Amino acid sequence: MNPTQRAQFEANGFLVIPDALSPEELTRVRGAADAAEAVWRADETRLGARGALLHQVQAPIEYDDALLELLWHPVVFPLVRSALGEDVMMIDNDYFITPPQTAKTHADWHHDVGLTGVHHPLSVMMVKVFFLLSDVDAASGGTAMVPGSHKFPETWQFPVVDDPKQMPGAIQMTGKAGTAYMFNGRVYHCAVNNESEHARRVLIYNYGHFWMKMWAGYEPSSRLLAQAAARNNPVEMQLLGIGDAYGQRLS
Ligand SMILES: O=C(O)CCC(=O)C(=O)O
Repeated sequence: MNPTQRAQFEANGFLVIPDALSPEELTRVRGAADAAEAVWRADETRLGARGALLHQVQAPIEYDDALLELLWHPVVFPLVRSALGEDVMMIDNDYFITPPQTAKTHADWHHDVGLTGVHHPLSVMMVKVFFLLSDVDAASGGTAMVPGSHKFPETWQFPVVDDPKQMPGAIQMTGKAGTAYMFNGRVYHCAVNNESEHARRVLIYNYGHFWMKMWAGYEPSSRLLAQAAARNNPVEMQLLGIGDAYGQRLS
């Protein structure tokens, strides 16, 4: 993380990475995401949400290596590693499709993490990365955040708002497809309603520390674990949870 990125991440709790995906990468990743979506739609036993507010292809890393390899993307992952430290591990991953003109948000205001015994204003417990696969403007149902809210006192009471956009101080994450943004999981955030005519498409990769548990339903399959072990790539193995519970670190 360069000094400007570090200052932004520390102050705001988030960082935007414009053009994180090259045009070629975006084409490949979009193709893989489309194929994953088609498989998921055709088989209702596949994990994920199929509601009016959100279509969630759970664990897209299981569908295609192009989606798996985004976990250690050469531009974005070094920033995550720098923010979280050498014991970084994947916690969950999703492909979210927010249908057009949703009546309300699929994710109201919240923090991702609130661990007992952790002083959150001084800690980075989780970092979540979003890769935009569609252009997102203020009407597209994108993420909104309260900048700096990862440092707010733990007892802070945010106002309750009827429409997510009414949260005082909130800003919206907008950008072209191929943009990525990452944020400290303690940042107060939500998705706004998708008022547009278009579905919003994002890939989400959430990271924590190696000693933390992955969310249930996101533990890598034995196929992915065997593939990682065969490739013997230390980053891939650690991100997928292969290693000693305590003391595991990248060098
Ligand atoms: O869909 C979004 O933009 C926000 C999702 C969210 O709140 C989350 O992943 O924690």
